[in-house]
Amino acid sequence: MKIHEKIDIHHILDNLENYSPRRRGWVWRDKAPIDLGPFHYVQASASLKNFIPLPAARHLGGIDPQPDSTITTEIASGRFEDDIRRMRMAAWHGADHIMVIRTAGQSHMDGLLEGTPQGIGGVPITRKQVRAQRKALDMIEDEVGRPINYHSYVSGVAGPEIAVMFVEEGVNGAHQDPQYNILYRNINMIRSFVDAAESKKIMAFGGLAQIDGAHNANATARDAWKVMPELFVQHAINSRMSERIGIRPDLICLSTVPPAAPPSPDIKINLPYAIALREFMDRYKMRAQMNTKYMDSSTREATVTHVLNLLVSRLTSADIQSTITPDEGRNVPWHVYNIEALDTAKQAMMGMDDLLSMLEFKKEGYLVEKKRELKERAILMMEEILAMGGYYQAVEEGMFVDSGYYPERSGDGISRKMEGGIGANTIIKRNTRYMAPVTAHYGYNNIKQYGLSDHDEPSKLIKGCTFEDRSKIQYIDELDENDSVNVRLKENEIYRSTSKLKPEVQWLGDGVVTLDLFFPQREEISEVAALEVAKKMGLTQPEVIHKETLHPVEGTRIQLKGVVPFDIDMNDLVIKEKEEVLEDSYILDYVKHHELKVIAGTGGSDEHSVGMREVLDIKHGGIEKYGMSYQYLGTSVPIEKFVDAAIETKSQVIMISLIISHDDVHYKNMEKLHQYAIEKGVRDQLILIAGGTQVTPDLARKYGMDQGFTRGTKGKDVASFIVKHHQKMHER
Ligand code: Z98
Repeated sequence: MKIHEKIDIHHILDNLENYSPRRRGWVWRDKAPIDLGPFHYVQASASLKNFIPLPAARHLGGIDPQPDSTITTEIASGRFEDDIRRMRMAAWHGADHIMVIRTAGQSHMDGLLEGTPQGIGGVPITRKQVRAQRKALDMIEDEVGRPINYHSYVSGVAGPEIAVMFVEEGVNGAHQDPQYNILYRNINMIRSFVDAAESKKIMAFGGLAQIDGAHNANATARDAWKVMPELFVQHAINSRMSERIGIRPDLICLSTVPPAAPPSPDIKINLPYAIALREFMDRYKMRAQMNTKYMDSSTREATVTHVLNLLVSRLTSADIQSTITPDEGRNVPWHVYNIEALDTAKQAMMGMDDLLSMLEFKKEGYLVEKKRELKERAILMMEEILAMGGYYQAVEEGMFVDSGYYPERSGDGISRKMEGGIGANTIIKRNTRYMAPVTAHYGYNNIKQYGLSDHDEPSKLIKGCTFEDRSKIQYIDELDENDSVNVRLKENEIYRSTSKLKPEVQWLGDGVVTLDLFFPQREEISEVAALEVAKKMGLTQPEVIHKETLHPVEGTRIQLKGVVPFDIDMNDLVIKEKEEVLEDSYILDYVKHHELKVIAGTGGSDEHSVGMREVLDIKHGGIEKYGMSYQYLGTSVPIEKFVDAAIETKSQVIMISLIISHDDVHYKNMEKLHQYAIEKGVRDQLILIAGGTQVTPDLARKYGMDQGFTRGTKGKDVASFIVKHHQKMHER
């Protein structure tokens, strides 16, 4: 894959039936202190080969420090082919854990899906989609120079089948927790634990990292902070089971989400909980995620909560930092929000680098007492569950997701019957002669009857199963010719292979745009008015995605989405070549060794000065910052005076600001300046620069300037031009 070329979905799909993933198993980031630019980072990892740094990095030499924890992004558009482009963008912003949400309802399907149907709120997890995405990620990880973990879900009634497929296809991590099936998907409890045993054994063989489902309790509970004791119990049940089946403790990741969010006293609730959990279960890793319960449609609010969560993550050294997208509360994640969340995590984590070397937790008082209280409540709950006869009885009694703060009970917990739920009565005892010739099979498997010993993998009997011999994998390309990637690619091919372009939020050519509006009215009026504005602007399918009262009658903010009913043709666009700007350090060094003096002012009968000061003064990052000295002549300066002053002060550069453009007076003045410099015999010794809001660089050059600068110009742009041009003059 070439950096300046788009990822080609046709290439990914080509010969996919023969693609083998490069590796199995999870890879943690390398963790080591690193020196980058002028800084030393402690909780860090190596920089990427290709990356997009944070915006402020432009003042810091473009560095892109990476935190030591794995960073997750969750993708859920329903079209795997569009998600692949997002994965590439996410990797450049620092994601090395790509979690693919599956389509609604897949956890209730008792078997594998095939082909590439479109999903709702996620993609149907099929072998073809998984293989295509792993293939793309193999290319992307070469591009960024870091392994990328690919992840989806193994819970649900088809857990073991999915686990096998994941190991075959090089998936590196998965959620697996039988309690999730039981409590949130009403899947029979006995079936769920039997399936979990098989799934975990397979995941252990494949070296997948496992994330559990405890966090769903405080995303579901009425008062999320009250289920804290239960979260310990859920984590304990799943991780102990996993470890006994063979998953390495360093691949058992507890899914921890902060139980509270502002306006509650966030840190006071979330920090003791997080520390207690890590102390209690220190053999395992922590996957920190936001609590979706508190996410509404305000991306601003979600981002602030995310940053507070990141503080807790930094204080408790989370191993995987998930990034729920700030638009989670209003639509399935869009491209930009995945990237925003990744940048938020990177920015906050590196901003809080090495925090713990400056702080110490108090050894007495609130934090210690709260931690102890939580642990005691959790142990009490576990003891009561044991006294009841075990987990199944406890679930029947509604012990989980009760809105009381254990040992208080409200009697509103989720209750499931041992004989009930999806997949009830599907578990039968294995026959004494039962034998399955497969690798990583859990439980009784009478291989001795065929002469194998306990240490042999049963698959030896058939010279290897699909884990050892990929040619035994049954690859099904498509099952539904009307609902497949081929149909979708054909429909939007014009946006792939012609000059047609449309704005997009998640699918190529979806045409979706957002509008941000303020009305000096109450909410009800503003909402309807916004839809009317969208209609008048020609947007189709307008929908309000966020509203916020600024005052009951004085004003409302509305955010709205809609679809543009037209294409842009890239051939009709006039694209200006971007002038390459020199590095700060280069400009500074050059100016140190070459005297560069500037005569500046607003020319003719023009009284504007603000723009000019922006590119001159050190305060605003003007040329002065780079060591260039300037003499400011003021406003309404006669054109001749610029040249005379330059001669007198032996300056090399004239910067003339020309804002008024009536009757093209700005261009006329440029020409006058140029001609006067010729008349005085100094034109070839001077760099003439004109700037102003109505200045077109091409026209400025036509009227005798060496360069013109317009709206949005920064001191650095001008300084860079001066250095480059000065260099050229001296080469001549
Ligand atoms: C997360 N953003 O945790 P369905 N198994 C477990 C889960 O927690 C989940 C699923 C399966 C969140 C996403 N978690 C919520 C333990 C989902 C998903 O039934 O296909 O939705 O399974 O990453």
